Amino acid sequence: MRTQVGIIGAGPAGLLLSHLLHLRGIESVVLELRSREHVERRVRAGVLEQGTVDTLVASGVGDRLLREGLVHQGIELRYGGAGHRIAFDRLVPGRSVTVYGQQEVVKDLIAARLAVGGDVRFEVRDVALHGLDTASPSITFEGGRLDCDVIAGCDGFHGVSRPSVPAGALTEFSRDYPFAWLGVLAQVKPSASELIYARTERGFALHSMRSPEISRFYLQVPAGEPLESWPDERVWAELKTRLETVPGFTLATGEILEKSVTPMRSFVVEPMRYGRLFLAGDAAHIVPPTGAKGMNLAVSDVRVLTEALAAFFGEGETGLLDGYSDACLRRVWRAQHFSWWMTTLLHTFESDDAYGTRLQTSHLDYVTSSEAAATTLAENYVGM
Ligand code: RFL
Ligand code: PHB
Repeated sequence: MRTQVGIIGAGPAGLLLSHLLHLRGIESVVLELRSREHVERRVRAGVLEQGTVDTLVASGVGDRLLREGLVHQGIELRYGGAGHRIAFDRLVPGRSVTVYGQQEVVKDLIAARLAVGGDVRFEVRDVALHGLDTASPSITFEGGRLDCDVIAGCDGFHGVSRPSVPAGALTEFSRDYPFAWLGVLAQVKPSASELIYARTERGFALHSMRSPEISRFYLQVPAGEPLESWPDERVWAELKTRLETVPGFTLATGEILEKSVTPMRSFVVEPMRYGRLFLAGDAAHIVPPTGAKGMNLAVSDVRVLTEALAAFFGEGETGLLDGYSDACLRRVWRAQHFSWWMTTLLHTFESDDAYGTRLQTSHLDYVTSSEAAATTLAENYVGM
């Protein structure tokens, strides 16, 4: 088999790249390890920046997103017995975020690819990359081989693309956190109209949502926490303890539909390219989810890569491809800093003494009382 761009991974990055390339008349084949059902059911991100929404809508995959997505004009920071609204509508007028599940974006993109006969293959095992430093790289997999001009590594943090690059060619930057997030999807009407980011002495909690009937919650738990330690009753009790901290707020409970534990990590690889291999999304960088940036960065990488590939296949122009990594890394590092900052602002760190806790409170007081500090949070949250 032969194609122009071999794409590894059918997450938001790989699928959107395939879709945008198709709109530019560039052929691709997407090779995904897991089944279609698996990728469409994988519950993950939920907050889309305006730029992400604009990209999806402009490329024709935003109809359901515009119908079902929930536009949010602010978030609440809850700590010390009070809630404080960060009002995007006032601080960064005209900019907002949209709450719409990542797996819904993935469903919409798969449907769009298949509707025009796009080649997206699921359950493809043993993917291996070859000839990355030549002009004709290839991908082999169980039962096949794909020759291409360019390979896009969109296979997430645990994929094969990044490890296929020879040792020493890439530099890694990373930070691990001593905690994880227990994520919960529940059949219950959200107890608030906006997201609540809560800092308590027992750890961080987040109240998010997916629809008027479905709520999404996260609890800070120790790193490596087994899911078995969190039966449903314990989840609800802990969410109530961490969220019912302001007068008049009661958390509605319901059936828990899904539960998982996610480690928290910051990671960047530089450059995001080796020869004819271009890394995009989580394959190149991950952030702790506190800033809601991961999927938005994946979309932004893919936007940059599409322009570069269009210039390459259209005019034989390599300048944009050569500038791909630097163009992405500027935004990536801004999101790295913001995500680390939100994480340190809101989580409890075992290493923190009373001094550290006081500093964190002072930091929160500053962000919730200074217009300048609140604007910094708001403009980063809605997307730079
Ligand atoms: P993905 O989604 O991980 O997709 C990679 C795909 O590659 C496949 N794959 C392979 N295919 C073939 N061969 C192999 N050897 C392969 N190895 C892997 C995988 O099966 C998968 O289908 O990466 P992509 O496309 O770069 O997308 C990135 C996003 O998924 C990620 O950044 C976000 O989910 C992060 N994130 C959030 N981002 C936001 O923008 N806003 C949020 O509110 C937000 N919340 C979150 C999050 C991530 C979370 N978790 C679970 C990590 C909340 C959580 C809890
Ligand atoms: C989510 O709804 O999944 C979500 C919301 C905000 C975050 C992270 C995840 O910061």
